[in-house]
Amino acid sequence: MRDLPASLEYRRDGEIAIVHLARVAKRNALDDETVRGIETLFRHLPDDVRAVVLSARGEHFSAGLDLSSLTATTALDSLRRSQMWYRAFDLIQYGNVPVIVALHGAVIGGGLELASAAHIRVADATTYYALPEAQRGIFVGGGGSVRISRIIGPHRMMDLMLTGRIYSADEGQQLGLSQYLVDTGAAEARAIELARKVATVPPLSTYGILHAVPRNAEADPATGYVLENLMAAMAAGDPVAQDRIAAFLAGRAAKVK
Ligand code: 1HE
Repeated sequence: MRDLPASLEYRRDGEIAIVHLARVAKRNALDDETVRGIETLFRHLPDDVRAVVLSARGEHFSAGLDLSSLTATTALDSLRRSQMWYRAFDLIQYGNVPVIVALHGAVIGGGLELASAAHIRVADATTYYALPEAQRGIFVGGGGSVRISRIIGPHRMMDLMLTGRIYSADEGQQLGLSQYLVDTGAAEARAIELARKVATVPPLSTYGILHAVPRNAEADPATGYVLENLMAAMAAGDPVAQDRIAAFLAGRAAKVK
């Protein structure tokens, strides 16, 4: 893909795109160039990409915001920067392609905000999570107070921010920060394995999962039923669904065992 910074690596493996944060010397701290690159990448994902794996080079997934971007910054600079992060991470969360993130080492601050925008998080045993923003005298600015608080609950997020507490990989798994916890060094391989499976879900079902599920979790139930109803009707009427259901009824599709 064109116009990506050196801090982002992109490659294709069939229907899957594999992206690496690659700013190892700075522990994958997210500078403006990298976040702009994430925005470019997800805005211009080729139509035939059916799943994305987001992983990272080096010992740590990400040390969060590159703190050097905050020296001599104004409130307006920070406001604009956050808007860029929102655009980039919204493209991840509300695109048409499931994103599976592979975590290891530090998943800190903006790194956790980035991971929270993905649909599936796979952590290895070295992973740890922290939100040290307030210890540095700043605040989350990559959508964390919206996304992370919905995953772990606002009170846990307040504790992380107020006390500088660190969650281990095990704690993160119990709290839903990861959906999969694997051995040290195994997160990326598991994420790729999952991406291959995810890539087989037809586009209409994927659309419902990525767009209707998170919105219905926040909608009033009556509105949620209408959205679900429309989504279910659209998916069921799709020829792909008709073929797959016929295949099961004819004994030609896998059982759920
Ligand atoms: C950085 C950053 C960074 C490393 N911004 N330069 N995030 C934090 O408060 C976390 C800060 N980082 C750390 O606590 C540690 O670096 C790590 C635990 C992640 C890794 O430790 P270590 O010993 O492997 O590496 P290091 O020696 O600390 O760092 C290597 C280099 O990366 C060093 O630069 P060098 O030029 O001296 O080699 C570090 O300065 C640099 N580095 N992390 C800038 N974050 C949208 S709002 C979100 C707000 C936030 O994310 S706040 C959380 C910020």
